[in-house]
Amino acid sequence: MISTNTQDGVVVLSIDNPPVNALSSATCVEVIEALQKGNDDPAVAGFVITGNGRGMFSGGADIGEFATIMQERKVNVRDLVDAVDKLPKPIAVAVDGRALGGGLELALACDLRLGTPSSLFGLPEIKLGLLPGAGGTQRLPRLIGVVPALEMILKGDNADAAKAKKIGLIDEVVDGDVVAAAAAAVRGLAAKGEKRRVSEKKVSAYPIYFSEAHKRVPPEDKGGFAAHKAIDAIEAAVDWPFNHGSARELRYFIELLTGRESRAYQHIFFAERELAKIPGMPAGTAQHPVRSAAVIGSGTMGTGIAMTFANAGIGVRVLDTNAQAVERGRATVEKTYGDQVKRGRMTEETAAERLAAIEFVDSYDKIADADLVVEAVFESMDVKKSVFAQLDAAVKPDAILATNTSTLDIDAIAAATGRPGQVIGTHFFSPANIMKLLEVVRGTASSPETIATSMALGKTLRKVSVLVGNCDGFVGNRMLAPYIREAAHLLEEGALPQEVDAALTDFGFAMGPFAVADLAGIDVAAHIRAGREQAGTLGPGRVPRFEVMLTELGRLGQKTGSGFYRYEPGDRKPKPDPQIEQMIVEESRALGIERRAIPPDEIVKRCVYALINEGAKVLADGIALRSGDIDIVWIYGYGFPPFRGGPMYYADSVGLKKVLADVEAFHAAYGERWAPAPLLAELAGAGKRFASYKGAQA
Ligand code: 3H9
Repeated sequence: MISTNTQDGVVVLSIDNPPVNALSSATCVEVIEALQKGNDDPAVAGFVITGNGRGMFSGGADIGEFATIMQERKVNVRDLVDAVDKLPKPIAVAVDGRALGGGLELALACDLRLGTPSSLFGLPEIKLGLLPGAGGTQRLPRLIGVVPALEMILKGDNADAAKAKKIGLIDEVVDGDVVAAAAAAVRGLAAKGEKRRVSEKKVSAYPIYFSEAHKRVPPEDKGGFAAHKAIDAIEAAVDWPFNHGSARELRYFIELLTGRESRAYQHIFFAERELAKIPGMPAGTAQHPVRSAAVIGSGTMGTGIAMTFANAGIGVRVLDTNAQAVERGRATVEKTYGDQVKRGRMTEETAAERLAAIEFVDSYDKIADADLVVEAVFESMDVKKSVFAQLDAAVKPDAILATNTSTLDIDAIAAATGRPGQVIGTHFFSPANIMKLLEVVRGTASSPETIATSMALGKTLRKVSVLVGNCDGFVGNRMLAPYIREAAHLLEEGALPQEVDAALTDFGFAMGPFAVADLAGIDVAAHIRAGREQAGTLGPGRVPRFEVMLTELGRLGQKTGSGFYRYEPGDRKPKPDPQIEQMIVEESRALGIERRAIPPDEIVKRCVYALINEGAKVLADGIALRSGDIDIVWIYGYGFPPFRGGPMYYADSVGLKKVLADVEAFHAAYGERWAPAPLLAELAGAGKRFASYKGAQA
C-alpha cells in the first residue's frame, strides 16, 4: 500500500492504495512503520509523503472502515497524524492531486506542504455528518486563521492550489517535479535542524466569530449537528493548548461517527457510488460518444436542459418552430447567464462561451447530425409520438433519442420510431440547469449501449443519475402521487396547507407539498390527474380534488399569484389564504367529514409512510434497482432531508416492524389506498431492512 525510495538522504513514501488512496488502517500502519524505520536510520535526513502520481494524493480516511475502526481501536489516521507531528526529523508533503479529509489532515501535520497547479485541498467531513477528526479542527485554524478555517470546514468545499497558497494552507505551488522540490525543502530544514509544527502555533479569535457561525448553520436537529460540533472544536483550538483541543475534537468525532445523522450521510455516500453499478451491465459496455446534442422545445425545461449541456461544454441546438417561444427561451438563457455574471459566479467570457454553445433552430434538418436529442415538449403522448416519428426520420441513424417525460410510457414513445433500442428517458428536474437529479428511464428495448451512454452523459452533465424502470411516474413521481394524495386527505380531515407544510418542513423537507404544488403549477398536477383518471390509474378509493378546484378558480400557483397560498407581487413567500381555508372547510362539509385538529407527527407519518409504502412497491417491481437508489431520487429531486438518509433508509432506521404496524392501522382506518406493500410486510416479518433486499437485481 506504500512504496518507498530514498532520494539523496530523503525517504519518499508514496501512498498507493487505489482507487482513491484512502488512509485505511493497514496503510496507516505501513506509513508509521516506515517513518519509525527512517527516523532510526542516521543516513536519513527527513521524509516526503506523496501520492502515486495518479491525481489523488488521498481521499482521506477509509470510510468503509468507519463502522469498526474506533470501536476496535485499530490504528487510524489520528495515530498516523500524531506520529508525523511527533517526528523529530523534518517531513514535507508533496500533494499530487487531491488531498481530502484525513489526507489534508496528514498534510497539515507535516512541516511543509507543497502542491502542483492542479492540486485540490478540502475537508469534506461535514458532508458525511462529521468533523475533521485527525487534528483538522486544531491545525487548520492555527495555520490559516479561524475565519477561513470555519469556512472551509463548515462548507466542506475544495480550495484549488492558487487559493490554498493565498490563504497560507500550502507553502509552495510547484509546476514541475513536486516530489524533488519537497525533498530539497526537507534537506534545507534538516540542514538547519528546523521543525515547523503547526500544532505549536497559537491562534486567537473574537468569541463573536463562533456565536455568529452557530447562527449561520442549520439547527442541531435539522442536519446541523456536525456543524455545531465543528464550530465548538475550532473554538477549543483558540481556548486551549493543542492536546486539550485535540482531545475535544476526538470526543466530538466519536459522538458524531456513531450518531444517526452521520450514519445517514454515510449511507448516501455509498448509495451514490452504487448508482453506477448496473446488474447485468458489464463495466466496459460500449458507449456512443456525445459531442453534440439537440433539445426539442424551448420552454422552461428545454432551455434548462440546453444550459445543462452548454455548462458541460457540449454544443446544443434547440429546436422550436414557435418564434415567440424561441424569443422567451433565448431571453431566459441570456438572463440566467447574465445574472450569474452580475453575482460574480461566472466571468463574462464563460457566459459568452456558453451562450454561443446554444443555438436556436426551427427545423428538423438542422439537428440531423446531433449525437443525442432530448425531447422536452408538452406532456402529451400524441405530441411526443409525433415528435419522435419526425426525429426518427430526420436525425442520423446512430443518434440516441431521449424523452424528458416525467410520467409517460417510454415503450409507447419508442414504438413511434424504427430504433426503439436507441430510445430512453432522461427525466431532468426543474430547473434543469440547477437540480442535481437525473432519472434515466430504461425502456424494454433500450440497448445496453444506450443505457451506458445515458448514465455516462449524466456524469458529464454533473448530474446524479439514477437508472429507473418504465412505469407511470418512474421512481420519483410515482411515489410523489400517494404522498401528495395523503397530504390532500389531511386537508379534508382538518388540517390546513400551512399546517401540513410546516409539519413536513419541520421534519426536514426543503419545502412542504402545497408550497411545491404552487411552485410547480397546479394546472400541471390537474393535467397529470386527468391523464391518470382517463387511464384508470388514479388509485383505489376517492381521490381529493383540490387541484381540479383550484384550476377551475384560475389559482394555478405562484405564476398566477395564488394557489394553495396567495403571493404578493414579486414575493415567492407563500401566505395563508382565508379563501382557501374556507374552500377546504366547505369541501370537508360537503364530504360529510367532521374536521379535527391533526397533530404534526400524524401529518408526518401519514405523508412519509405513504411514500415508503409506495417505495416498497417500486422496489418489488424492479423500477428501482436498490432501496438506496430511491433514497437518492428523493434527496436530490424532492428535498427529502438528507440527514434522515432518504425515505427507505429512514424506514429502515425506524424499523420496518413499526412502520408496518402504522401502515396497517392506517389501512384499517382509511381503506384500500393504505394496503401494506407485500414487500414491506415480508421484510418486516423477517426482521429485515429494505437495504438488505436484492430481489429485483437477483
Ligand atoms: C475522514 O477523512 C475522517 C478524518 O477526518 C478522521 C479520521 C479519524 N474511503 O467517488 P468515486 C471509493 S472522512 C473509502 O466514484 P471520483 C468509492 O466508494 C473522509 N472509499 O470517484 C468508490 O468505490 P467503488 C473524508 C472511498 O473520482 C471509489 O472510491 N473524505 C473513499 O468521482 C471511487 O469513488 C471524503 O469525504 C474513502 N474516503 O471521486 C472524500 N473515497 O468504486 C470522499 C472514495 O467501490 N470521496 N472511495 O464504488 C470523494 O469525495 C470522492 O470519492 C473522490 C473521488 C473525490 C475522492
